[in-house]
Amino acid sequence: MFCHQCEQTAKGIACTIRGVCGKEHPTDVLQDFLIYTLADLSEVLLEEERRGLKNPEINRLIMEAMFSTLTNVNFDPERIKVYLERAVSYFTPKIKPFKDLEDLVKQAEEYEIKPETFAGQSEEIVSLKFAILYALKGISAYAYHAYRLGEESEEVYQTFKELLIQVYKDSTSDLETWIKRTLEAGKLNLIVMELLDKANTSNFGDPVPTKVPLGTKRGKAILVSGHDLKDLYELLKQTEGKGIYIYTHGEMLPAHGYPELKKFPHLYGHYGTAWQNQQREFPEFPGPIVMTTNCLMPPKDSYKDRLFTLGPVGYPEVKHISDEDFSPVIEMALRMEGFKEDLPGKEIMTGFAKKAVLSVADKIIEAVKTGKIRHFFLVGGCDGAKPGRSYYLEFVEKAPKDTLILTLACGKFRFFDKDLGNIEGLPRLIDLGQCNDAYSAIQIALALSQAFKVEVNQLPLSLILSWYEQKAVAILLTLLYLNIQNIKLGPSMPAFLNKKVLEFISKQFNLKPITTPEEDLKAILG
Ligand code: SF4
Ligand code: SF3
Repeated sequence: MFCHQCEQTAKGIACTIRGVCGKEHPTDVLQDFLIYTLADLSEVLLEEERRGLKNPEINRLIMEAMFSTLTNVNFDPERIKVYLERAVSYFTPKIKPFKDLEDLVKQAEEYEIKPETFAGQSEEIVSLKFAILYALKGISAYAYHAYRLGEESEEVYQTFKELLIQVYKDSTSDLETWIKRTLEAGKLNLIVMELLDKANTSNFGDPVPTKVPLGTKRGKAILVSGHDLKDLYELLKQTEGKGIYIYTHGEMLPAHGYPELKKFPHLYGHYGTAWQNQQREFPEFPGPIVMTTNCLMPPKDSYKDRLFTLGPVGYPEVKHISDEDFSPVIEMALRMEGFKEDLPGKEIMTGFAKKAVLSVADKIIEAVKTGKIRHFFLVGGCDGAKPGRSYYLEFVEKAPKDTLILTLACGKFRFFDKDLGNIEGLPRLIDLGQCNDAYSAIQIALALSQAFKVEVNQLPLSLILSWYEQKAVAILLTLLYLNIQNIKLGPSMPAFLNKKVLEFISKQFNLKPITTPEEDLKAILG
């Protein structure tokens, strides 16, 4: 196998024997063969669409299937095989997948995506091709959430397919063209994040600042993780009046801020921290656990039989929910005892998406003008297991009291329960939401730049980002597309970007790796 799509890739180069994430060779090669087939299918679809035919269902399948190849989503070769079979049911592929799983894995090995796949092309171009491919995986995830809530766009699907085909079939040796395409993937992600923002807010309302208990309540319980708000909504509806409390986990935390979700009184609180702690935190949870999306880790036996996957997520021998029918989860929750007693805990705040922040824009602007707020930091992105990630907690703790910390995605679990105080009644720690709520962060930055009549890059705002999987790759490309300068990125640089590409990004956008909190704070604040 060969995979270097995420930050924890083996030796900072690539996973070649077994994924550090737990992904095995069969799943890895099948996922690559699936993407190869989707590129093939995309060509056929684009041709049909040029003739006026529409293929909404197949476009959606492409999004879901691509999403299943993202880090920590699907570890089950059987499920990847089903996506392949569904894809080839729509066209006559150049390479027909074998029916037997073992034969199929052997066949898939030939279509593995590795640098040699693009032999004859410069290292820089190969590097950018991987960046585009990985960003497409992130984009497919957001497009999947958006279409499930009724928001999709034919142009998005078209550009997506064009980029996918270009990665595989276009050997243009002009570096400029590939830089343009890489930034185009960033633009595409911006459009998709906007679609998803519309999907989430039109269905569930604009988030409002909301207190979320971190303690637990006596009674039966279900834990929901991942990013998909629609899945959570369906579960809340199906558990109404059943005497079960629903707890969020990981990236589901911001769900508490959405009016149409928080109106369910049994959406109780938040349990646990970021994804990499699930093998420690899940065994203690006395109820079924639902993974709507990433990040799933190989489950321990102590909770494997209480785990359920949904949509693109999968793990061998773990029960999978289809057709939004949560009855097996509910039945299990009712059979189990749940929490035996109330365990009071801290309360934290979420729900500061763009509307909530912009509703106090006057206050923020005034505080900047009077020097009460010296600087804004967006400290956000993915969490992960590496020790170097303690940088982000230290950074937030060491940031001076006259600075405001905006955060998003699961990286915030390093500091989400810290009391950082407030400035003129504004909390110093502002949770904008999930990773896709980077869209909110961008809107806030644009609004501030208009208010202060300066370019975004001249605002007293610095982005301190942490990345792990491919949604973060897509968001990073969006920020570069928007020409956001001076980003600090960690805990390490993507292995798929070669030295020259990194030099180019550093020169063009002044993007730098994180160093130490002290050094970076000094460099930013002087
Ligand atoms: Fe390795 Fe990351 Fe790929 Fe898993 S997703 S195989 S850890 S590079
Ligand atoms: Fe986290 Fe997996 Fe990236 Fe949506 S849940 S941010 S890592």
